[in-house]
Amino acid sequence: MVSQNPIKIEDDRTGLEIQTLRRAILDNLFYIQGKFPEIATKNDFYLALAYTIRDRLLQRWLNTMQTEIKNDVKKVCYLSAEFLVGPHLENNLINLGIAEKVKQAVTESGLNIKELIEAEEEPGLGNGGLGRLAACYMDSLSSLEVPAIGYGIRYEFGIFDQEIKDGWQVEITDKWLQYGNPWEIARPEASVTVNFGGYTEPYTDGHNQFHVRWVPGYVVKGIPYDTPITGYKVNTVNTMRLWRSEACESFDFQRFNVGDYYGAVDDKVNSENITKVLYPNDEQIEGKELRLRQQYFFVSCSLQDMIRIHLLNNPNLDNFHEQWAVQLNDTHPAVAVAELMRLLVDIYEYEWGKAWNIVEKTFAYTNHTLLPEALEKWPIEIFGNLLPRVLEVIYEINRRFLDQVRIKFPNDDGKISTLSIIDESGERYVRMAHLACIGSHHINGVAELHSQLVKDTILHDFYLLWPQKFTNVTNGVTPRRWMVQSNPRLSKLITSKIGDGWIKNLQELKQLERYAEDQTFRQQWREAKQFVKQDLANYIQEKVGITVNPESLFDVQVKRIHEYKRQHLNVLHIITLYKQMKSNPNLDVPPRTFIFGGKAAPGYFMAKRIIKFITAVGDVVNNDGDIGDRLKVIFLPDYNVTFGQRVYPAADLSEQISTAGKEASGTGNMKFSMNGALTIGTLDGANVEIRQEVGEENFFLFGLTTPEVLTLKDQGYVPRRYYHSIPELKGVLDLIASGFFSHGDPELFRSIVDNLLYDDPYLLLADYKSYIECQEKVSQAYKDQENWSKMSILNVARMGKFSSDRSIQDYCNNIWNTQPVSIELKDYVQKEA
Ligand code: OX2
Repeated sequence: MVSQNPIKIEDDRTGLEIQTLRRAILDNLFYIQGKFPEIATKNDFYLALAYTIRDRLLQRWLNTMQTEIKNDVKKVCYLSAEFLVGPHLENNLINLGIAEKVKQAVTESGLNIKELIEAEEEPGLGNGGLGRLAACYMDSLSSLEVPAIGYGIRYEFGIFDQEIKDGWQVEITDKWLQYGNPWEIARPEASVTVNFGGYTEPYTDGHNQFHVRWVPGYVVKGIPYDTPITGYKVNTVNTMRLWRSEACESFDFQRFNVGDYYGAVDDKVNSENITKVLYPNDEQIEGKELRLRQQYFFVSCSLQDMIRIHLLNNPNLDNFHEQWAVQLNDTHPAVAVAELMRLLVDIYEYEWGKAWNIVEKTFAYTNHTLLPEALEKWPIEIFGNLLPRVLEVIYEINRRFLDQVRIKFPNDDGKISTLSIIDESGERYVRMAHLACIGSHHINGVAELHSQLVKDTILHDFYLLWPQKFTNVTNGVTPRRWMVQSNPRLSKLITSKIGDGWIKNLQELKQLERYAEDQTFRQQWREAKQFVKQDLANYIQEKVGITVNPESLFDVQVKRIHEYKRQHLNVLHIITLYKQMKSNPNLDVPPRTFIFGGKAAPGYFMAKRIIKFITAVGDVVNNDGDIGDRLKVIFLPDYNVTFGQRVYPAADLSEQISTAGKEASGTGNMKFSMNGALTIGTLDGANVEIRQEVGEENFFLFGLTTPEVLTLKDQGYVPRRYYHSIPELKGVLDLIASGFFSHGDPELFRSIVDNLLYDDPYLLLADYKSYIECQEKVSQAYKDQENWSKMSILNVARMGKFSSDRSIQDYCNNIWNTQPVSIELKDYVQKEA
């Protein structure tokens, strides 16, 4: 099969002329979907268009893969249990620089590009910030031309779809794959197998060498599915490789033959369960064995894959760490440290010390939270039964590590027990963060404050041991998706003044500063904001049937529902305002629309109750004739990436109100600010750095600082004191407790009120007064639209630091030691046979 006809970058199939594009859409509809336009559904057209775009990035993708495999380049592997990439189509159009042409071709075909873009079901393969960060990083890695693979899990069911029924969250299974996924290509030829269960046994080889063999109870197959990750206007297209589990043999024929049909398919079902569903907990571990199986499964698949690729060009694994920089996105993939040791020692017969040297130089670990309920630990029993050989390897890593600890801290048993991988304070556990720290050359937090707290608190003893390992990389978000794609109006306005260099180098936004003084520009700025606000108002009308005033102040809090994020503090402010308006109908404050969005973990009682609390307060306020449109409270169901793209551009005020010291970084805070919202926030996570950058006069600060929080708790925090000493606060809590927002039922929100009065672990009552006063400043400031616009422009102008390009550059320089590689585009010519 030799053809002299090259596959060109642009040819009859992949050209960018309008006619070629139109023909390609029709071809794909016909040959892939098997449909004529007359009977095609919107999804059919979407798929036809998606395949058309995929064809136009395949040359770049294949060239990138080839260059990376052939050349001796160091590759970044981002190991993450979550990738919340969001819809691909429009993002790829922008990155490939073909959005205008494709729009024209689609329009001339009698189709609506906006509708087709909106037909895409987003892959919800993550819970929140951690998964979305991984996606922003993949975008930046490609845009900066850094060779990279994102390794993860291809969940059949991603994060649940949220519906609101009678004010409560209802979870619906996310069937994102049901109408097909045009962006992935299965690579069954690169499948690997993964062991589970069974036992280990020693043996001696022909050279009298001692080894251990793992005799598994069962073996599962991992099949990779590749998705292209385009970079912005570069040829690099990196790969996100997600693993799906499958049984090695579909049927156990022995059982089948004796008539046990159900028993025979058991194995198949069990194996396929591994990648069936994403655990919907954000920062709350669920100590289920299946979760550990997921983690080990994708980690083992990924490491075997790296080794396979490595051995294509290298005689052995001696230089593995020079070719691969593997980042552990939190502790979910931390078992990789032990698994790479196992592979090197058991399979490739490396001597322990030599293997450990490779391992230590390969991994780096990012910590994303200090919350104790999120720190992963596995009961020894579960771990040992599922992964007997891996546990032995962990014991040996620990034994050698503790010997080091004894040298550094002689006669200090305290240090042994705080540092050991095994927690022996009660039931015995494997502490995954300890394994990650010991096996990594760098450990980073995700914002300055957070990285400092990591050193001061949860990993303090590791910091004493290895101060040089610790560093910070402040999170960032991609301006391609979060500005260019989601806010085209504002982006065009910016570009009209300073050119489009900012899209690749966000620091160029600085040039906007001088336009803050330009009255005409401020007017245009407001018009851009007003346009998207109107758009969101229409969307709200359509989704929840509530009319909101598009001129009102859009006050937005969208993120996972969690007590530490304090959505209920926001509600306390709403009730305060409501009471003020009721008792003083002439109260001179700008009308506000409060917009909430976010999912609660299905098993998180308080979070679910907070959703009901928001909707219940909304029901009262929204239907109070005295209030009219001066106050509206909207809970928009099913917050996800797609909805985020709609809401960030429309916000006037960004609520970043977590208890100081609890939010590691936050990334929504950056997206709001980049789109011209002002922030009301505590000194927590990246808020601290955002405020530093935009200037304190352009940021609404309130609340206790982290040291003040600690001191208050140390002294014995008594929330009731605030209740008794702040009449306004007392009035609000009493109103809730009376059943005013629950049709007279005092029970419905008793758990919330009692929690605040008698425990209040997140110090809402301590921060209440400061928050309310700060909100009054916001209201005052909003009345001066000229000055508000000025502040808004300055916020955007000073957001350069928070591009994920900067974060990735930091990782490359300080942790990975990797270089960009530019990809040359070549026509593909088949070689003579
Ligand atoms: C989140 C953190 O809560 C958030 O502050 C941070 O911005 C994000 O990760 C990305 O770094 N699960 N989700 C997080 O941490 C964990 C664990």
